[in-house]
Amino acid sequence: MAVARPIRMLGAVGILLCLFLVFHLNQTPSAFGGKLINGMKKDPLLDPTGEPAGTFLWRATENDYSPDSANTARTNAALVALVRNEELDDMVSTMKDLERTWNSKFNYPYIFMNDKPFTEEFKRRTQAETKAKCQFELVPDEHWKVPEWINEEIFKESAELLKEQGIQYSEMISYHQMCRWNSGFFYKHPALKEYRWYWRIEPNVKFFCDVDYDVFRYMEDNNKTYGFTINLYDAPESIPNLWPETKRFLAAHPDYLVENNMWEWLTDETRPDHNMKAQGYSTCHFWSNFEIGDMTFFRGEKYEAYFDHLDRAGGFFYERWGDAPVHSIALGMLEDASKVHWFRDIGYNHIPYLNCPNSPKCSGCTPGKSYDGADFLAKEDCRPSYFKHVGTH
Ligand SMILES: Nc1nc2c(ncn2[C@@H]2O[C@H](COP(=O)(O)OP(=O)(O)OP(=O)(O)O)[C@@H](O)[C@H]2O)c(=O)[nH]1
Ligand SMILES: [Mg+2]
Repeated sequence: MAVARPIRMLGAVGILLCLFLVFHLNQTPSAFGGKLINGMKKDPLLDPTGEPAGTFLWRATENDYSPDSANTARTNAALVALVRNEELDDMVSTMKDLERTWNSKFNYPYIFMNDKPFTEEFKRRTQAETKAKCQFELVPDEHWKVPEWINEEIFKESAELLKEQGIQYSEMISYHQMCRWNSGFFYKHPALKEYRWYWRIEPNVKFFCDVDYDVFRYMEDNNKTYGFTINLYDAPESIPNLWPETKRFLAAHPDYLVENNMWEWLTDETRPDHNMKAQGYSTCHFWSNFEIGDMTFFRGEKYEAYFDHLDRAGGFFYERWGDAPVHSIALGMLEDASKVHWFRDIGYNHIPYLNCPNSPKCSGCTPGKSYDGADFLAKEDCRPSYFKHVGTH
């Protein structure tokens, strides 16, 4: 029996629609977008996310957080940004987000750092964004300059090799200086001497969620050392000798490794190619453009010894060691895993990755969407390994 042409067409369209739906469902197992990768069954950010449970939280509605109070409830903490004058617009954009979602309630001071003097315009426009005090500080030359044991010729040759391997900013000496400063010097700045806690911010980052408690007090009251939002794989080509140097350091100080460490996360083999190129390190790290931390950790004997060892090895210049893997490896070896906190409730974006929780307090991002851009970015998410080996706390 012949089937009428319009019916045949309808059938064909129906089959195509079914195929499309099956393909699409297989491609995006997460209900909100953002592919599930590296063995993660369900992104915990899709679960309703509230404030940290079971703990006393300090609120601006119940305590004195006014900017100039002599009896302030603020603890000794500051918002810290290393930033260039040229990044003023982007810095203001970050401040607008952070003030809107959090700091207009708590009024923690900002400390801006720069290797060059800040312009009057920079000072005026940043101060105009907040009731809190802004301080503008020059990085001491001895904290910024390239150390005398670094050979310029070797630096140039190595930078060329790194560039051939696609490592961004490898030829930019200031980028290497910045990574070294963030690894071993920010907490030594005289303007931070009196402070224990810092929240690192960068120009052009976004904050999506209202946070209604004092995050520094949360850290202090709950015995936390370090808070992060995003966990990523690094480019192994930028750190081929970081792990071998780390192992050399540990061999000299075996007692430094804490019992409840994060070794399995540091050495996880979900991406064997990364472990191979990084000589045993998974390359997983806390993305350090966001950090809320206790500088007591970095000022301690163990971290100082680790940083000095790495600094002498030269990898901040001859390779492109970032402060993110350096901080992360140090925390993973030297700090109890229970003292690291995932701030899942702080919606955050530094291009191109996000932390976006499922909460009515958030707007402007899609819950569970961890990257913004091409799909190849999805595989850089290292949270599945972190959740597996360390947890979701
Ligand atoms: N004062 C100063 N700040 C710098 C310098 N290099 C980097 N920074 C700051 O250090 C932080 C990190 O630098 P970025 O260039 O953002 O590095 P990144 O985040 O790895 O790179 P992007 O993905 O391009 O953002 C930012 O807050 C910059 O403003 C520098 O030479 N001088
Ligand atoms: Mg940046």
